[in-house]
Amino acid sequence: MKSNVRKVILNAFREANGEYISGEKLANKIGCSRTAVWKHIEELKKEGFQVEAVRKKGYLLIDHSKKLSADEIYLGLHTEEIGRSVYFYETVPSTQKLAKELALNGANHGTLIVADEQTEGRGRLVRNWYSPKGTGLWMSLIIRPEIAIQQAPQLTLLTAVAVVEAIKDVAGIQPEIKWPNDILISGKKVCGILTELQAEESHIQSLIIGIGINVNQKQEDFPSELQTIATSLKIEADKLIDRTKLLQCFCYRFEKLLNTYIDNGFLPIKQLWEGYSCSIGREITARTLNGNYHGIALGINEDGVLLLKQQSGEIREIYSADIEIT
Ligand code: BT5
Repeated sequence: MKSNVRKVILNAFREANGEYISGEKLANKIGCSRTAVWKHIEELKKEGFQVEAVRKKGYLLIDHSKKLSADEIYLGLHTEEIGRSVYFYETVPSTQKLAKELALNGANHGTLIVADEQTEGRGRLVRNWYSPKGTGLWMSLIIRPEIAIQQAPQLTLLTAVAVVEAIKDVAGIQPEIKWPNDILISGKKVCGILTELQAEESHIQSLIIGIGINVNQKQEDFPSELQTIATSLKIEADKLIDRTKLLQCFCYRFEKLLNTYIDNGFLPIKQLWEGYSCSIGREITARTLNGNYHGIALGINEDGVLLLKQQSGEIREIYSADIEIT
């Protein structure tokens, strides 16, 4: 089925909101015959959409598989731009790599690349990101904000706030943020964020935001090196979490925050971020490529840079580091 026809049908089911929609109405929307509509519906059924067909009433979407797929994601998406164009893969080396290629080829602002499994998932500094099949959300979002290059770290912080809010909405637990890109629950990492940018001179062409969320893993599913440092939403909330819903909720939260950011600047995002942060006011060690620095984390500045007050009283700006709370 052509993807635009599918979108028309899914949109019609969204609008019908649990009511029957007539075959004639669908045929008019698509611009095809009622027999062709029936064929399209049969294809959707094969993919796990349960559609009831009743004479004189039309079609009713009773249930759907909730398996992660582009159609499932689209069906419950309440955004204008974020995730409206979505690519889904069963398995890929890394969604980040794919997103970069798509962005170079002109992919729209808001394009989302999602995979059920990554075989070469990456963290920062070419570290590995463990992304097993069927249990997590592994995705990369392409955005094209009109901002200066030095503002890019603000978008990592904005993304972290969106992830926290989506987890709160869907799993009912409140994680904490460890600067700059870790989302923790009970001190263990449940999500990592990797922001990369494509720029020409001082102009950002696209930001590629990679997000990995451990959703339904059991503790024993993690490899031994992650046993003591990683957790999943299922472990913490003690229930299976619907990955599609979490993803849709993330897109919604992200779009709202991005609109706030564009209209009102970074300050409201900074305030939300500080409210969720677990490192502010704490004694930390920042491990950077230029050495380790120890002190009190005072907060973040207007660019999202971490301010560290060292024992000497000197305040050091930390642009990129791994943070250890001591
Ligand atoms: C990150 O790096 O936390 C960024 C992770 C971004 C992953 C997403 S998934 C979709 C997109 N496609 C990709 O290929 N990547 C992005 P960093 O701060 O460098 O943390 C990496 C470290 O986290 C590793 O060295 C491990 O110690 C740990 N780690 C690896 N896999 C993990 C997992 N599933 N859960 C928790 N911790 C993990």
